[in-house]
Amino acid sequence: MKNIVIIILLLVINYPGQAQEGLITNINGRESKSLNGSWNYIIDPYETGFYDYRYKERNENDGEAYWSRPQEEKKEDRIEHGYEEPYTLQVPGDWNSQADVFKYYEGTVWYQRSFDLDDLDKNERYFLYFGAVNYEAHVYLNEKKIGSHKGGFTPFNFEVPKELLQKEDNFLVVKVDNKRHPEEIPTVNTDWWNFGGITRDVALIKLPNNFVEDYTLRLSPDQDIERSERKNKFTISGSFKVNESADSNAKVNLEIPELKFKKEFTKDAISEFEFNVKNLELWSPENPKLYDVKISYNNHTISDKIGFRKIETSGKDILLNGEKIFLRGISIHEEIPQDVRRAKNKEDAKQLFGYVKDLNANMVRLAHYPHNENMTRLADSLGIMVWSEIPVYWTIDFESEKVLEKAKTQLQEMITRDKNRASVIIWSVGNETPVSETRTNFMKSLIERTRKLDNTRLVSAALEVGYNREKNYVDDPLGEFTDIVSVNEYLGWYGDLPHAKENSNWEVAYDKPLFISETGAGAKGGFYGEKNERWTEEFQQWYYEETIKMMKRMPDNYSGISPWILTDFRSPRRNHPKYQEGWNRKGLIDDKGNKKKAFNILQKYYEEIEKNKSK
Ligand code: GCB
Repeated sequence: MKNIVIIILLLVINYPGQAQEGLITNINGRESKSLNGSWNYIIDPYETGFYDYRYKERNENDGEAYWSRPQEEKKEDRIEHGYEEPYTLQVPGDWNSQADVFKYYEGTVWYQRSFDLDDLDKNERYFLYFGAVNYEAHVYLNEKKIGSHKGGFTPFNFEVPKELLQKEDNFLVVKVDNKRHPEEIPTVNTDWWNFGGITRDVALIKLPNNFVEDYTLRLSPDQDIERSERKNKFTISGSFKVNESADSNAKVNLEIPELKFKKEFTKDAISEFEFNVKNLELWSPENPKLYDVKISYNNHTISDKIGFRKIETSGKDILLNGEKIFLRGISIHEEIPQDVRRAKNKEDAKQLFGYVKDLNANMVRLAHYPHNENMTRLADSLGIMVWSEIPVYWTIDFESEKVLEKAKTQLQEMITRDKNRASVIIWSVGNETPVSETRTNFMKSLIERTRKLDNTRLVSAALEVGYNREKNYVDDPLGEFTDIVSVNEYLGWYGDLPHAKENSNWEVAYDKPLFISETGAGAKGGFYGEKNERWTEEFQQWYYEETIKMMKRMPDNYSGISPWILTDFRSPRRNHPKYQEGWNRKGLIDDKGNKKKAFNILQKYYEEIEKNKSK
């Protein structure tokens, strides 16, 4: 068994694009040691710590490699790297916002910290967990490589070989590289800032030899949910994924105290099970009911809070728990504009969802990549529905099998982390990908993979609208394969002025729910003037007024909208020296946290919809 673990570890090291085996979920519901805080760093644009002067990868024992401990024992020793004050960065956090030298930096930074263990127990297993590192991470402990990972927005973990851990002064180094590449996901071209660094939490998890690595608990998808059955009898289905390094006859215990449910599952019953519960309250935006759940195995207990609900489509409608819903959404980037940085913790999530609530929204599109787990956790407890997406954005390399594999890896990591979040109702496999047969096959393959991994949610992708005819046509062939047809529309901003919306009609080639995944216009907060002057708040207000009028004339499959975007966000593509200065200005809230006029327009529209339950 030990050999198998080593083989898996080697596979992970050699093929960073491959889906990792054994992602441990719900870290905060387990005992772990946080490795957040102050880390030392070296900026290494030439990757000197990784390649020697012949540009050959350094071997593991090379004392000049930056994963090695810089030890000056004698005065004549030549050491050319080191980890010392004042060169420190806070983890979690992007590096760009932490020192001027990082503002535009794209390349390698080495992070280092040391840690002690209060109770190093060689009978236990230890895993290093990273919530996300953008984009490529190589992890070394005590001068040995323990793994690498690609993908800037999803979690990963590596088992630490026991012989490597010490009680004191463990020397942990992470090489982080955020250089953009044509064959990566996202590719070189995006409309958002390429924030680099260890952007999410880091932890050391101590686990027994055999433990529950992951689990799924949800309302069984194939039961009919009638209104009258509310608070009644439902079937829950699920599975436990046990990670074993030795034989065990232990049983997995599942307890949901509020439902008076307690059961022991033997090994042969854990990969798929079902049970009935009574008096279950379903999760919904009006009643975001979550149940405390305890899973115990081998003296290790995991606590979670899980909501149960059903999301589906029926003809032209989206149904939540059997009832038609309209998605009053808003798109969000993972940024706190006032601090010009990535959002990273609970406080940040509270701030962003505070705006969302204020807007009377019931849904968020977390664009264009999986956001940190605090976001989906808070959405669960606030009753906000979530669209979660992988960064298959614009023109990635659709010809490449390897790129497809990388997209599938990110998809799997996103779904594995968040599949127990009731709030997540839509998995999106990409945004504004250009129509071609190769693209459609690529995306279709992602949709199929999504359904295989999780058949209890809707699958979509943000498509484009064809404006150049009498009508606005939605006929991207990918629409045939998604559960809801989603489109980004910018009539009146890109091309023409908002009055173009007055006479515009829509035709959708698919008899499915239609979702407007983006619409928006730029305005510089605090800049006022005539409505037909670009960048004024009045222009943006006008755009929203016309958009809402147009939405009222939409075909009857119109099922929701998530305008672009909640707040201004950083983008290297936005270079007007007066109005943009590196910001995409389509936020309803500006970079100081002030609401623009259009915020109130959307807020009222949503209030009306909520009251009248119409569009
Ligand atoms: C889009 C993209 C989004 C951009 C936005 C814009 O269609 O999906 O990522 O930021 O337009 O502002 O142009």
